[in-house]
Amino acid sequence: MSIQTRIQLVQGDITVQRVSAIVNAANSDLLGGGGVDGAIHHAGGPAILAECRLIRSSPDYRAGLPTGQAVITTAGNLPAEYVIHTVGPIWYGGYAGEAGLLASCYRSSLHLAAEHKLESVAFPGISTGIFDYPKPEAAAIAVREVRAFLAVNEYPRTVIFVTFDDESQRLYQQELGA
Ligand code: AR6
Repeated sequence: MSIQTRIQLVQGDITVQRVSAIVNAANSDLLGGGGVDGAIHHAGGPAILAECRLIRSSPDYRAGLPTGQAVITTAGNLPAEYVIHTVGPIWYGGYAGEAGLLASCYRSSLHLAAEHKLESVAFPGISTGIFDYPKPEAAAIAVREVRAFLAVNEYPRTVIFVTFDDESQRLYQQELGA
């Protein structure tokens, strides 16, 4: 299957996606929040939070999940099988390593998906809401990193970008040449 056919674009709510894993734009506490994080915990129920707390109790994550890294949990009541939680960078103007950290979110999430041999993974626009990352630059990084990863990895077989607003949908269409 070509890279182009392994990437899909959908506008809507990520919590209803029937995929192997949806990615959560979390914060380092891993205890829930607003935006897509709030929607995932609300729809998925307490099992997700319980597993996040367990992860936080391990020595590696006592201080929280570092920006750019990812962990995987159950998806509770969601139609997806797993939730991959990653922490995007807060936008400070672009001079605080934001681009590298955002790229790392996509790579870390995809690595977990490959490790677990997941068929399909759905990504929201990490950092492009409350964390204020400019949407055009974020879409370019997301598409570049996913293409690069799929080019050299069998899993995940499919990646779905799930956009919420019309502007993001247009930006991803442009990036994907759709
Ligand atoms: N489905 C798909 N996309 C969504 C949904 C949804 N249900 N809801 C929002 N979006 P944000 P961030 C889009 O703010 O910027 C939380 O409090 C939204 O339009 O959810 O990484 C966390 O706990 C935007 O394009 O995440 C952190 O503290 C994108 O998802 C902080 O917010 C990301 O917006 C993370 O901020």
